[in-house]
Amino acid sequence: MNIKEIKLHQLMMNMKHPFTTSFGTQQDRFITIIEAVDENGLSGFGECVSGEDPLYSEEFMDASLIAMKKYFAPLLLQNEIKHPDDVWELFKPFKRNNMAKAGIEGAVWDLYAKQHDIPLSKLLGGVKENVDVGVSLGLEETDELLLERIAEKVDEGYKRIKVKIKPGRDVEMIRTIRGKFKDIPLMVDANSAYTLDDIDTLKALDQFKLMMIEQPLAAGDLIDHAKLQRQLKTPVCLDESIDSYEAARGAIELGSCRIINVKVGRVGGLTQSKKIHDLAQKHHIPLWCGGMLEAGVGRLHNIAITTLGNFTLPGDTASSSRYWHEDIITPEVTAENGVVEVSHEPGIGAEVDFGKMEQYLQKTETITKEDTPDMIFYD
Ligand code: OSB
Ligand code: MG
Repeated sequence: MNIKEIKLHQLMMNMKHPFTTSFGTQQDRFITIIEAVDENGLSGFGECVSGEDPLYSEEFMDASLIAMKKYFAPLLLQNEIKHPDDVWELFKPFKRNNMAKAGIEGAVWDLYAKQHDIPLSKLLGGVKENVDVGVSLGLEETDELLLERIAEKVDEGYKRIKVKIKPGRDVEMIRTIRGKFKDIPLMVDANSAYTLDDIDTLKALDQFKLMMIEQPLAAGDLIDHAKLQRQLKTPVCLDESIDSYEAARGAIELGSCRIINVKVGRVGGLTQSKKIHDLAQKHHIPLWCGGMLEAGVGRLHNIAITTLGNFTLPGDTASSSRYWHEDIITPEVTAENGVVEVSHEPGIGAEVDFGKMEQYLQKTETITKEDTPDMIFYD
């Protein structure tokens, strides 16, 4: 693919509103945009979605930046690859660091699609011209504030509402929401805040006709989720526990969930996302694409993977304006009545706008072919 250099654009983006989950509150988003440049000066873009601190998963941006600079970018520049699917194999000796791997792989996918003048969605085997999206709402100080946010998002036409829960902010809060919004497609996300000791609370959620309960138990767990799913009517959806193709296989075999949230970064990139898609399809497990508070580049990658046929549930890839005063792409992602039109332009389908990106840019580091992988044991 003739990749000449990799640029790591490190951005600090201020979010419109703080976003609170069971693991903490976030106001600023530290994002890395990866740019892969070929010999002809064509650029592909990916986004590394690691959090600033290792709270959602073990990955965090400072570590991902080291992993990209020290291993993954030099490896890619030292080894000629023919297709983006080769990236996963190239990086495979290096364990995990999925979000770092996926960020670089994403840039390669976009570049390859542009080199071949086709939309990324088509390159991935996508079949949809538009995708349904929902919205994820963080915890609020009071139920009244949350009800206001829900009303606003229902009015905007989102296809489903997801609310965050945590111990003490669960059954009664959902009862209040259901009291006011009797029929909206509603789901909850616990971000691994419960254990099987909370089974009564989790069972009490069965009465609210929720589409699913996302990641109630520990990140990485499959066994207890299988026990829980057997006792719940509401489908369990796994997020944090599906951190690889093998984890998806385990979850399906054990019956740990009935729905999977695919996050491209968490599973190690688009190649792994496709593999999980095909496996889940074979086993009649519906999918949706989760979000990681992405800027436009990550948002467009998410939309591209959502065009695959088994992504049958609305994802978290809301409009750019959900989080950002101004996104870094032109045009921005816009959902109209909960539907995002998929671009027909080559690659991710929008331009990275360096003028807009400037306001958030902290620094750009460039890795070239002269930078050999900095490691001791590898030949
Ligand atoms: O659990 O899905 C999650 C954001 C950051 C980390 C984890 C999660 C989330 C969200 C928001 O729920 C998804 C989004 O709108 O990007
Ligand atoms: Mg989640």
